Amino acid sequence: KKSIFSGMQATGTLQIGNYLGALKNWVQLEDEYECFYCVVDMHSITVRQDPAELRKKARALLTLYIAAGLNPDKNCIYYQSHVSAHAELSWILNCYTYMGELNRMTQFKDKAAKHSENINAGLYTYPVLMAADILLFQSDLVPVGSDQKQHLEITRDIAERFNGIYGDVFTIPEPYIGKTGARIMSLQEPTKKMSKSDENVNASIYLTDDPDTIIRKFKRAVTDSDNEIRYSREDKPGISNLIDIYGAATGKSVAEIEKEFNGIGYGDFKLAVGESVVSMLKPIQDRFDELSKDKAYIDGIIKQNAEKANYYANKTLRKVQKKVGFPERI
Ligand code: AQP
Repeated sequence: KKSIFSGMQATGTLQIGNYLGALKNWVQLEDEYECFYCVVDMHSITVRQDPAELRKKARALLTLYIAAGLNPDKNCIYYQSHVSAHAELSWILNCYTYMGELNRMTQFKDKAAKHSENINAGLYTYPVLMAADILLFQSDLVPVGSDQKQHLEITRDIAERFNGIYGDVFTIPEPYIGKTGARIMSLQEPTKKMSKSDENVNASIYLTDDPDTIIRKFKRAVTDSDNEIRYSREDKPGISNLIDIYGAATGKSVAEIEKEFNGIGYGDFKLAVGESVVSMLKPIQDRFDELSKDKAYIDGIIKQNAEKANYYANKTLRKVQKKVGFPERI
């Protein structure tokens, strides 16, 4: 069976971009692949976090994976910090990654600009830890949103470099970017991607937002001053983003949506988009509330899946340690 790895940071409550760009696609892959889905709490501390909050968010995120439809018997759902091989492989790969490569990473530049008070080495080597995450599981496919494409490319470069020196150690992973929802934009600044850590709460629709909040946020979404529901990312980024969201929530194509809303005003369109998102999220929210009450069930998943992830990850790590010349364990 081919393998899949992906993960999300526990840096906030998931927003619909995370769901439509990544999580929703994950759910469709569980029968065909051996899947590993991680809550990347080690990546999360590249930005300062309140410890109690981080713990809470990490648990909520893991629960949300299941609520969104991932079957924990078929998918290995675990915390990155419970599998120390992530850190160990990351160190080794640091020694096979050039600073010049890391300097080109746009996410680092964006995050460094946003967190200028704390440009730490972890933020800089973030892509190396991500490469370790992916390569540990010999992943064939990595389902992510299109914003992660550059990180996938550096992962492939590092893996190819390593294989070039030591032989076929790592599987070279391919990105898997879904057709719809690959890049959902902020509702307030539609030229910027939607982010779970955006300070403006009106910019993102969180998976836990109640129906009134969702409708209100869509009503306030920034659009443009003409009144045509037409798709053009360049001229009409706000409306195009709403068309993308509506399309992802309903399965309708851009052409169908343009036809459906021909001659209809922005207000009514925004309401329709809001309602489609409310219906999309309702079953996930109900399941999330149910699961959150079942502590023993979630604890069991955390324990069992960490064991499974450790088993697979350590297999790769031992191979790599041997290749680079670390002494054998006696
Ligand atoms: N706006 C988006 N549209 C489509 N996909 C998106 N993803 C993130 N934002 C969008 C995808 O969601 C996954 C989560 O990745 P992450 O948690 O590691 O961090 P991120 O990409 O940095 O996501 P955020 O929401 O923007 O988090 P913060 O605010 O903490 O930086 C990835 O697969 C990503 O592609």
